[in-house]
Amino acid sequence: MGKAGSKGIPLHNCTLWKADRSPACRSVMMALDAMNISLTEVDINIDKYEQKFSEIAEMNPLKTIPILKDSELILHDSHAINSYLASRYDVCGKILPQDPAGRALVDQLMHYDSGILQPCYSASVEPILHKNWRFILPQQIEDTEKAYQDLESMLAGCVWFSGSWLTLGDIAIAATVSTLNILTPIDKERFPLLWSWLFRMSEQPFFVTGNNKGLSEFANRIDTGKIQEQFKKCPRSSSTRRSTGGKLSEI
Ligand SMILES: N[C@@H](CCC(=O)N[C@@H](CS)C(=O)NCC(=O)O)C(=O)O
Repeated sequence: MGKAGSKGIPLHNCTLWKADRSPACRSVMMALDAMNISLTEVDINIDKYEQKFSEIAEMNPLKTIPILKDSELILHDSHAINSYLASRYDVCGKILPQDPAGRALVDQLMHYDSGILQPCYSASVEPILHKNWRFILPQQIEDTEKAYQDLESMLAGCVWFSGSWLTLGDIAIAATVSTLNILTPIDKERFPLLWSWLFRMSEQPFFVTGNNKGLSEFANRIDTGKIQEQFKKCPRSSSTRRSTGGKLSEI
């Protein structure tokens, strides 16, 4: 796994458009850092709907981020982006196993993230972000806790979601669950395996460089309604972001 501060493999033709407070974008940033890959990163202000109205809008009919452009190829889903980057550029091949069985297990986790966890996140957060609500409806809490229960069962007997080593499945789930945890905190007594897994994830260098800054920005946005206005030195390379431990405060 990539070390914080290391330069990494540069992908000169690749650009990623992202926002740090978005869990889907943080999933890609963590995957980049875990694979020690560096590309051009451009910040998008989703509070100003730049993904809908700026020049990047025509790259994605869904008007969401992240968006990856690699020469002529454009991808606009974090799971597809991570699978593509891993299968094309990852030299270790562990984060996305190449054997069909191992690969299917990772796909299964990413589909769970896409089909269950991300909709839980969107349903909880949309009224807070766009209607200034200051609470989460009981139905959203119930749905999220049902997902926590699924994840708790999936972790029985496993260190990581796909078994004995960490994969893109863990990264996708970590991006969404660490964010859900701010909205509906994981109860350590009811979900001990999930709680411990998230703790183990939070100790990974790529989580520190790729997730922590955006997670605090998200928490701040939720608590105060404050919009992140300033994007420092953008575009920049992933290795520049990593060189400040993901904080970018020294740039
Ligand atoms: N399944 C997509 C979800 C992408 C997504 O919904 N991104 C959010 C940010 S987390 C977004 O762009 N929201 C802005 C909007 O929907 O207008 C992925 O994993 O990339």
